[in-house]
Amino acid sequence: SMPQEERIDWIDMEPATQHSLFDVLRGLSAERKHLSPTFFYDERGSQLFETITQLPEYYLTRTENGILRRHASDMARAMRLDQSLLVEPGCGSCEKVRWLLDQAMPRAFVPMEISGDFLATSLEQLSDAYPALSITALVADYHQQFPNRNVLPDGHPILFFPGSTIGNFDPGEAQRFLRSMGDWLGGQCGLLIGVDLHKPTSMLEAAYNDSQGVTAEFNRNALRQINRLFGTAFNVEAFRHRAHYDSMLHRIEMHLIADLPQDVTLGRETLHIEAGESIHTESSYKYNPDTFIGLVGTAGYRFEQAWFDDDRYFGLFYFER
Ligand code: AVJ
Repeated sequence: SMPQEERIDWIDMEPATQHSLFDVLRGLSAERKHLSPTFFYDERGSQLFETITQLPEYYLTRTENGILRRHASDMARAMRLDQSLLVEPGCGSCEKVRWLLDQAMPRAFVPMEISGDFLATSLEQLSDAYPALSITALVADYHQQFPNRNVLPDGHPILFFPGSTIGNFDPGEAQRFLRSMGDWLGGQCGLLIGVDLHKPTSMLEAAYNDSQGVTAEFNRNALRQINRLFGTAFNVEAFRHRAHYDSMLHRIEMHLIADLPQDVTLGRETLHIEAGESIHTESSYKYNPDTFIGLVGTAGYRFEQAWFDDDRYFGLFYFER
C-alpha cells in the first residue's frame, strides 16, 4: 500500500522562527507583563492541552463533542460539507473534525497547526481512519501566516473553528481575525465556530484550576518554550499558576505569578521580575449567544443556525459570508 505521507501535502511556514523577540520583549517590559497564548503550544504543550481536554473539570471539550455527536448530520447539511474546502485553524489532535467527516467527505481538509511535530502525529491517525480524505497540512501561526489562496485545493471554503479558541482573542481582535480569515479565503466562506457560554463562576474557575495541576503545567510551559526559543533562563518552577474569572470583562485570565524575584536576560535587555509580580498568559472570553452573533456579524458574517447542549454551556454557530 501507499505510504501515508503521500496523501498529505505539507506547507511549512516555519512558525517557531516567526516568534519575534521584539514582541516577547514588549510584552514582558509592559507595566502589566503579558505573553501571547501561542507560546503554550510546542509539542509538549499541545500534549498537555490534550490531557486538559480529558479532565473532569474541563467541561468544554466534552460538551462540544456531545453537540457535534448529536447534530453533525444537521451541520454537514447546512454547510454543504461535500462541496467544501474545510479549513481548521489550530486543529490540534484533529479529533473534532471526525464528527463532520463521518457525515460527508469535503473536497479537501486543510488543518493548520503551529506545532508541526504534533500535527504530523495527529494526521497520521486521521489519514489512517479516513483513507479517502485529501489533506493539505499547513504548519503556520494562524494569527499571522496565510499562504496564498491558490496554493490550496479547490472547493467552497468553510472555516471550522471549534473549541472556543476564538475566546483567546479580545472581542475587537476576534472580529479582525474573522474578517481577515474570510478575506484570505476569497471573501465568501462558511464558518462553523464553537464558543463557551456564560455560566456560574465556580464552574468556570474549576475548569482552569484543575485538581491534578495539568493546567498549571500547561501555563508554565509558555516560559519553558521561551527559554528554549530565546535562550532565556526563567526559573520556571518558581512561577505559580493563577486563573480567575473577571465577571466585568467576561473572561478567565490565566497568570504566572513569580514566587521569587528574577533577573532574566532577553536579547540585549535584562528584565526584572519582582516577587509576587504576574505575567498574564491567556484570556478566555465567555459569551452569550446574542452578543456572539453580533460580534461575528460585525466581521461580515450572516448568522444561519446554532446548536447547544441542554444546559447551554456551549454553542456551535454556523455563519455565511
Ligand atoms: C484552547 C483556548 C479553548 O481557553 O479553554 C485550557 C485553552 N487554557 N485551559 C481555553 C486553555 C487553559 C483553551 N482554548
